[in-house]
Amino acid sequence: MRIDIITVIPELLESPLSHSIMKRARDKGLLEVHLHHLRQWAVNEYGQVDDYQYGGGAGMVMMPEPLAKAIEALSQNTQYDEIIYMTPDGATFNQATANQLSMKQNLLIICGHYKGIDQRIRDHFVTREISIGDYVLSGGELAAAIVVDAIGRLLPGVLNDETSALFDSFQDNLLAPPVYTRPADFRGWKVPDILLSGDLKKIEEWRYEQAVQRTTERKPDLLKD
Ligand code: 6GU
Repeated sequence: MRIDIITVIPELLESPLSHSIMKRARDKGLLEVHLHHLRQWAVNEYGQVDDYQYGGGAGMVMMPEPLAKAIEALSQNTQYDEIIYMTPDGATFNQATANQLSMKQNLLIICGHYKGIDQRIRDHFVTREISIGDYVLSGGELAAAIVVDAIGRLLPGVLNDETSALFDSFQDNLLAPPVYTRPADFRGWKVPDILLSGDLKKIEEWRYEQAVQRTTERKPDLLKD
């Protein structure tokens, strides 16, 4: 999969996408991420990409021309399956969306800043708008990093058996069960006996019960569908 990201602060995306599982995905050639600085398409020599909003009001808006040029230039080389705009008024990101997007070939992600981007770009280029939750971030970059991470780890070959996504929280609309490692007794706090029993069938049943109980307590909405 190839993901292109248009941003005014590429630095915010570099580190989150260069370590751990994202690094492995990229090193293995399973995920290609390309960051593009919007200023390359600025309207003048000062690197301007934003301007005051029509109708008045505080805060700058990202101008249509740099974004349109960026999208068109990148689209010359790549046929995008989706052009995604990261925005707090988008559809809330979840595992189902991550699963869907992980099956695409090429994604273009636009990170907004200031008061957001000119509506005409949303109307004429953007195919999907994503929020990561009901709170406001300074820009779309951190949200984009989260979306790319959630998608990237689902690509076939990125995770091995040990890290398999099959047993993640949400993957079957259940939260993950509790997990324990050594020692079996830490400060008198014991690991549940069943996990030490060696009875794989019983352990599987226990984990499933725990997952259902956790989901019922913490995220009952997941059980509805
Ligand atoms: Cl995608 N962008 C911004 N700026 N804030 C957010 C968000 C995105 N998702 C939640 N809050």
